[in-house]
Amino acid sequence: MTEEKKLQNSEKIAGLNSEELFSSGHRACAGCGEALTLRHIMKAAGRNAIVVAATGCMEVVSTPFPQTAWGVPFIHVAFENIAAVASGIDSALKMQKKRQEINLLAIGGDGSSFDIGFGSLSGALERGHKFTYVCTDTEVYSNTGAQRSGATPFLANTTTSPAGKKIHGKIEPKKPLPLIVASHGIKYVATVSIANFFDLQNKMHKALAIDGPSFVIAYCPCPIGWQHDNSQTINLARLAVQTRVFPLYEIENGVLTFSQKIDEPKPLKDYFQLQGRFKHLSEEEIVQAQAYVNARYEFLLGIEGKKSFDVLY
Ligand SMILES: Cc1ncc(C[n+]2csc(CCOP(=O)(O)OP(=O)(O)O)c2C)c(N)n1
Ligand code: SF4
Ligand SMILES: [Mg+2]
Repeated sequence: MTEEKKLQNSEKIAGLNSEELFSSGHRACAGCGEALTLRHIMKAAGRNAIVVAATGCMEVVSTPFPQTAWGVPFIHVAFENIAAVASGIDSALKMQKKRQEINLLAIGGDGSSFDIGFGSLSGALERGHKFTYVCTDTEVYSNTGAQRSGATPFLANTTTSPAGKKIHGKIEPKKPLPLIVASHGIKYVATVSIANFFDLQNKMHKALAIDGPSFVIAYCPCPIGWQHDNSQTINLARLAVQTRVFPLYEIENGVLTFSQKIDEPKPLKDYFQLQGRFKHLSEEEIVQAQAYVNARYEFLLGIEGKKSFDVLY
């Protein structure tokens, strides 16, 4: 049996969509975590989808005119207005009585979602439009040479938080975007990783079925920005979960549940040592970063199973 045939069969067994709606041949770097994520997100969304996407690596690599990697209608807009454009499409489809037939996706990188487009995202969530927002989080502005964003973790070396004499990487912590989004009182928020492929599929199906806004954030290792070997992308995505750096959870109607509880986390060092962006760190700084990761996880454990955003429901 050819490798291609084996893949088709395994997809049939798993009940997955074998259609490639984000097709190969795009110009993403080898080992790009974002491209893998989009491929699998589109398997969940299917052919009856409309994608609104912000500027960033994924738009640049997938749509060099006159070519496209997208098998569905795709609209490229500015960072600032993806959620606003998705809101308009939602309203138009409702007017045309076609809303139930379409999976509407707004896709933005971390620079777009955490920083530049956050205002329009917040507005669309508050207005309750039916769409699924997917943030592909590379923890840097990858397309313009890896500048720091609100998603960049504490102490990471980027071109605008350089590890040198004055600072030793980013001095601020990562913005807790999924929790900020959940505070808008939306019904579904989830974190996903390409290393946990079936979990990603299931959460996307749930997100798309919500009658209102839903939000999914995907952890996307970027070999260029993170300075890691491109063979390590899936390994790093897995290690991020196993070290508690990127916990997998859902917040449904304001209640957080873990998709995978990490009772015995791997040391942060295992994850850091594969990435050039952390290679400047001293033992003492790794301990500082570890304390920070532990504190965030403890916070999530503290709200687990409780209606933590209940004032909004
Ligand atoms: C308002 C605005 N500011 C800056 C830019 C330049 N720019 C183009 S792509 C990009 C990086 C986007 O980063 P992110 O959203 O994280 O997506 P990634 O490239 O990492 O996938 C930037 C800063 C722009 N196009 N528009
Ligand atoms: S720079 Fe990073 S995010 Fe952009 S295509 Fe390359 S690997 Fe993907
Ligand atoms: Mg990015």
